Amino acid sequence: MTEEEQRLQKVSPKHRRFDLRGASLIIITVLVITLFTGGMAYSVQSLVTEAKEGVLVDGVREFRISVQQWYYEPAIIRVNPGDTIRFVVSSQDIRHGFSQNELGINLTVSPRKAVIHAVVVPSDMAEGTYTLYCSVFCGMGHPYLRGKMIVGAPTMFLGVRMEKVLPYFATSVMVGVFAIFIAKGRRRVR
Ligand SMILES: [Cu+2]
Repeated sequence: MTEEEQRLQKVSPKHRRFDLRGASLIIITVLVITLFTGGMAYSVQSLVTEAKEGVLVDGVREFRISVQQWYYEPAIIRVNPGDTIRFVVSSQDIRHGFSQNELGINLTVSPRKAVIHAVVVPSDMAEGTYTLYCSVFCGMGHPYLRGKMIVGAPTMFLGVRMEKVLPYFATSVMVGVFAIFIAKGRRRVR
């Protein structure tokens, strides 16, 4: 090995520090994008789908929910605190679950047999968005078999529901992050 090659093989401390910074920047970017893309996908669900209010049957708010690999239909429902609600859940393919932690619901739904479950939404339940999820492993998409239960009319910001604004906010942050990287990159080239 010539002296020149040996010199080239040695990485100067300055260069090493730069690589570490570069790597952490990439990791942070990937994390931020992954988080926001996931958040956006979740929020967009509410943008394209209106929450279903159910049908009032003798004063009971009834939701007929069909489940299959890997979604609930409807996936977003709206209830009011104090409502008596009834779920009629049926599976279109294999065994699935239908769970809601705050209301203590954990149903197993077998194909061709609807499960009926009634529950009272506590009148002091905080307004907001709660998660419906599958509790029975049902294949690859099992973790994504989720729905939302909106209680009341959750947080409004300047008269707009937060869930409607969130995707735009996430996009702005992402554009901002890219702008910072472009600006920094340009400065480094000079
Ligand atoms: Cu499942």
